[in-house]
Amino acid sequence: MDTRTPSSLDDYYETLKPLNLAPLWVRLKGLVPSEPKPKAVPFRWPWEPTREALLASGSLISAKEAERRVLVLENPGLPGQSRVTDTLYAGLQLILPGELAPAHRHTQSALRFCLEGEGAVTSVDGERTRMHRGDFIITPFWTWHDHKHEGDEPVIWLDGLDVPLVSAIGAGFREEHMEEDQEITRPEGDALARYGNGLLPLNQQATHTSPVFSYPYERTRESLHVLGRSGPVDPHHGLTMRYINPTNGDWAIPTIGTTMKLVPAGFETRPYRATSSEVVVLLEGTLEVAVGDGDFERLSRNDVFSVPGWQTVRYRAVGEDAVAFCFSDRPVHEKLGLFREWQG
Ligand code: 1HN
Repeated sequence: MDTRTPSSLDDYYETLKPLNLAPLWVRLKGLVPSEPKPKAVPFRWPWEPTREALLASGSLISAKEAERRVLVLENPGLPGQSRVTDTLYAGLQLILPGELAPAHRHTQSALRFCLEGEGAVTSVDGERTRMHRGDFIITPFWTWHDHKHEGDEPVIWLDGLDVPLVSAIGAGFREEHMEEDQEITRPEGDALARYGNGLLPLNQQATHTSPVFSYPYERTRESLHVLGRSGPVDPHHGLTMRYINPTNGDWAIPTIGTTMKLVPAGFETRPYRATSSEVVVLLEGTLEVAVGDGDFERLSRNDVFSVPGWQTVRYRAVGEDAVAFCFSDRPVHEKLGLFREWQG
């Protein structure tokens, strides 16, 4: 027998390490699980203590010093990784009167969902938009964006980004603008009038991200409440409407699926699961959510909840109609042909 042949598998594995080799037979089932096993756990960030913690940062660091004054919503199943689910990033951002969060751009796509306060303005590639509670605003990848506050009360919004996805494919770049405050080249409302009114410029080409970069809640709410009265209501999703890119009918952001969900008072959705993971923030009413075998957990106004992939989820609205904004990685699953769902 060759004296260099290890006498046990464990000894053999030791010989592989310096050669940068590993036995697939040890790894195979972990690499290719029988079904998705997300590391993230279902979790709720309750608004009041989270808001308090965010406001406390306001007297300690400015928006300019921080670049972005944000508390990252870090899933307890993924400590230290700045992930709200296995594939998504979320944070809550605070901007105070008179502050400016300077212009930069990056290859990660971002969304803002406004929760509290009036007077903040975000500018995206030459156009400003004022931010109001319930508005959904997009910063498409590689577009200059800065935020400023022209009002007199703290403003807080939820940020959602595809940071973990862009990291996974090694496509992350960032650049700071030469000016803190980018030049404005189009009047406020231009994008909504041009692309968001059931019209498109003749010969408009398809774009990766919706050119409607600001979707006012006023309009979204009108659709939901009209449809909520007339139905039908989907047994698994309630009344869920997706934000679209009008140039191609795709999701508004190519990597992040954004929806607004209305669950009518007293309605309980049937169990549902999908490979995509999702973040939910409650805008109106009271919504209860149950994940897997867990009990229903109550979401109050502005609470944020993470739903990991491939977990069975059920919603019910108590008292009055509940409205929640949701964002997920579903477009990526779909584009790769890997989206799977199960309806109970
Ligand atoms: C970012 O650019 C913003 O522009 C917020 O407000 C959060 C998290 C990770 C990477 C970039 C913003 C971010 C971010």
